[in-house]
Amino acid sequence: MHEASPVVFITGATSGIGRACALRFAAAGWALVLTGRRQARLDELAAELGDQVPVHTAVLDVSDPDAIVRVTDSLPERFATPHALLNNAGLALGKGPAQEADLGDWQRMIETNITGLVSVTRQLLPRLIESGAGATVINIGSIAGRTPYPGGHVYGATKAFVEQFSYNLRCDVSAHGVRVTDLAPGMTESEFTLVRMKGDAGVADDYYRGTQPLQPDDVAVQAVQIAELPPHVNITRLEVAPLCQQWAPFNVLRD
Ligand code: NDP
Ligand code: 8X3
Repeated sequence: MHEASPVVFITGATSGIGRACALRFAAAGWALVLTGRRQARLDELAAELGDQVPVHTAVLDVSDPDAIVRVTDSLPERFATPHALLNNAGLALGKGPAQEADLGDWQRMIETNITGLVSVTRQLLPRLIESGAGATVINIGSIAGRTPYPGGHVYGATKAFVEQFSYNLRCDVSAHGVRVTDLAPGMTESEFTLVRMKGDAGVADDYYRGTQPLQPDDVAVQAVQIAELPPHVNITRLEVAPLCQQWAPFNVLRD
């Protein structure tokens, strides 16, 4: 097992759920590898948490395969063998109908939420196996991966991929002691909607008005719990939604 505290590698640690996970894993004593595209945010996190636990930061765009190899291959020894991987980096772009969507937006969601996630996973899997029983891959999926809604098109489909990839991955690595979880949140207040609406803060504010959405910390608490369960316990999928977010009945089109 671990002589020192275990290491968690987090993608998209600069905001929202990823940032909250950095704080929660730090509070639980984990050493942190924090990645994201925004260097200044990573520096702030390192300054905030560096006195508490060992922290390594690296600028990483998960849609850049060369960067994934460069960042993971240059991890300092203390951080080189993570015991948990939190595949959190992701985004939605646009909420209009599919027939009006920007194909570039669709490609970016696929490159980030699917290609980025599988690339980071493939790169770190041997090290997770090496780190021993109880290693965990937590993939941040979404309720949108199962529940269709207008404007959900490619975003929801990327999260459906995350769910099935998580299950298939588990088939291969569980014999090596590695657990895999699809952690699927519902509506969570973060920069997610601002990004989806391309910086239109009015739409983002309206989306959350009059609701009590999940806060990123509500999800982070679950992530730490999943990673700290006894090694023989694997939560395969955990869906967490705010009480205010309900399913809708079928919408029947009539003449
Ligand atoms: P935020 O926009 O607040 O955070 C997204 C994070 O992903 C940021 O840290 C961003 O960092 C990072 N990111 C985006 N693109 C890339 C990229 N190409 N490479 C590396 N990092 C990237 O949103 P959330 O915290 O809400 O989203 C986190 C995850 O949770 C996503 O996978 C999202 O799909 C999922 N989710 C969100 C829900 C919600 O309602 N908010 C509900 C269900 C799931 P940076 O810009 O610095 O690179
Ligand atoms: C995002 C959740 O409900 O906004 O993954 O689509 S939702």
